[in-house]
Amino acid sequence: MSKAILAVILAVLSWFTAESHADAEMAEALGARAYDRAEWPHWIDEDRDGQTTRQEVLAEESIVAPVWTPDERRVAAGVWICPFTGERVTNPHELDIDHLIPLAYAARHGGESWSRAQKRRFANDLSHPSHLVAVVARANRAKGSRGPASWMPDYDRCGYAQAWAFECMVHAPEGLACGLTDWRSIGRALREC
Ligand SMILES: [Ca+2]
Repeated sequence: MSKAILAVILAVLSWFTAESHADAEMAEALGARAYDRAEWPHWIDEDRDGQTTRQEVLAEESIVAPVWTPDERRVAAGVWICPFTGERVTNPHELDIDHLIPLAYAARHGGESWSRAQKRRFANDLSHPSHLVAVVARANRAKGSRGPASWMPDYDRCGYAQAWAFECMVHAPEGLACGLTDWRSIGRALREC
């Protein structure tokens, strides 16, 4: 990331953390309602090509052309570099598809009031590559539904913080308000880039 872009993100961040304090705290308070995973249908086949969102992400993020099963519905092999650990993976069964902003986190920070269609769109959004990431299952499970204030990967924190900053800003107009403590952690990580 260029220094100019980083400076813009940091400027927006300092404005955002100041201005959105009340909103974010309110979102935290409103988000006390239980998160219901069934309300957020994921790994659907939006474009009806026979490949679920999971398979589409695996294919998109493999750094070599993926090998498909004969029915072309599932990725059988590829090469992935886990953005959370730096590990090289060739077996897709070792990978989870992580919602960078976890669904339960989104629910707690404004998403709970979305319609089912909005939740479904968020859960399967392929429009920018930082939204859904193929990561080793262990890393995804360690992260759980935590934001950057309580969990960040040991590997490439800078990239992780940049991705969170981007995702929080992109989804803010939809009513997602990332938590203030998370924004602070993102800011700290970005300053070390
Ligand atoms: Ca599809």
